Amino acid sequence: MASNLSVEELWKRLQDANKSKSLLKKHLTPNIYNELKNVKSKFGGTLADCIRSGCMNPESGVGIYASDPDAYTTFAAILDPVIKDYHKVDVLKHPKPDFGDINNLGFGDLDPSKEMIVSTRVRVGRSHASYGFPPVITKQDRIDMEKKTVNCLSKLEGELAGEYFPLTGMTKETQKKLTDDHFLFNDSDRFLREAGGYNDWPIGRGIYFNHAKNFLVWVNEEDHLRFISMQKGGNLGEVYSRLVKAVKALEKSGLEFARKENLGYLTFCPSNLGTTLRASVHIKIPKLSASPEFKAFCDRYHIQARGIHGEHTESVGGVYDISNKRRLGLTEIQAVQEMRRGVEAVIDREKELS
Ligand code: ADP
Ligand code: CIR
Repeated sequence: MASNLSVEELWKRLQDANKSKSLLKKHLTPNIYNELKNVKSKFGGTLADCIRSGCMNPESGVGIYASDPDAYTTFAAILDPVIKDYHKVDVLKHPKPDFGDINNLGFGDLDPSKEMIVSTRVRVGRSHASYGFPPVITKQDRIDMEKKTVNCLSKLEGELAGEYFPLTGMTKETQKKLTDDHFLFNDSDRFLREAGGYNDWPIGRGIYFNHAKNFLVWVNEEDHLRFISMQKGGNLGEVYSRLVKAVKALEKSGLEFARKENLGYLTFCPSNLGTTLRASVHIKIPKLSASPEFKAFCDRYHIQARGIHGEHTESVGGVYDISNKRRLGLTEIQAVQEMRRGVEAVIDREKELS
């Protein structure tokens, strides 16, 4: 459960957190705090809803979530500077979606020798336009969203056809196995918990698999929807093409997604706005990851390194999750190309160091 501290108490905690390096701490000035502390979004979201996680967890990197799609307008005075800082842009603008020509991508397997890349995954997030995000939604809202989503997923055909498995009623053993195999999410992220992400857990949550288990949909994890394509090995071309086909099919299935002209698709966390796309590989890089140049190397290529059980986890055996860091201000195909260039550079450097 999230704490129920008032906005004044949360603000005090943030002010006392002298060592915090979060973007919230950096950008929430007394003036902006005073301007926003009594304001409400169209969905009833408050400043407290947005900053609770970052104030209770001063070691956050970002420290702020949007209470709902309208928060990006109502609380723009704090969200805009955080978004610019995270995505490294001076002006908030975002191009129209462009997934490129999947019949002519110009890339396929990033590791034909099969020595380094364990698996490849590409995901996007989507939000139902008419619902708020975790701090402001009810148990019934989640159940309604789940119903709406499952109805549309049941229209998927061909290689995308599959089955939905609600978390309610799923055995602990099945959940653990699916999580260990990197398919399923759990309720262990304390940043998300404090933002209300696990309220009424596990009601209204679940996972959809196609029959080949290489296309999945997460329902009501951090975002209302996450579409995921993944498979063993390094064939980014196959993984990305499948994701694009799924997004296009789901756009036609009757779901309406939250968007904003200058921010692209809207998500709970401002780090995911825009394309919402994260393309990643699990890759064995024991030499590069142990070298002092690793962080600067990743920064140079706009890539991010995570542990192999997701964000805020550790690496195991020199295997890292390497993905594109930027999602806003570039198109989907540009985001994937950025990740591809980064992964190719990582492979070359690892070989040089070996
Ligand atoms: P996201 O923000 O994309 O949802 P997380 O870092 O929370 O990502 O990770 C979600 C899950 O996806 C974790 O179980 C993680 O291990 C898994 N995952 C991410 N990238 C890959 C990959 N390339 N191969 C296999 N599993 C992956
Ligand atoms: C933080 O600020 O560190 C957390 N709130 C996570 C930020 C980005 N990750 C995410 O949305 N999953």
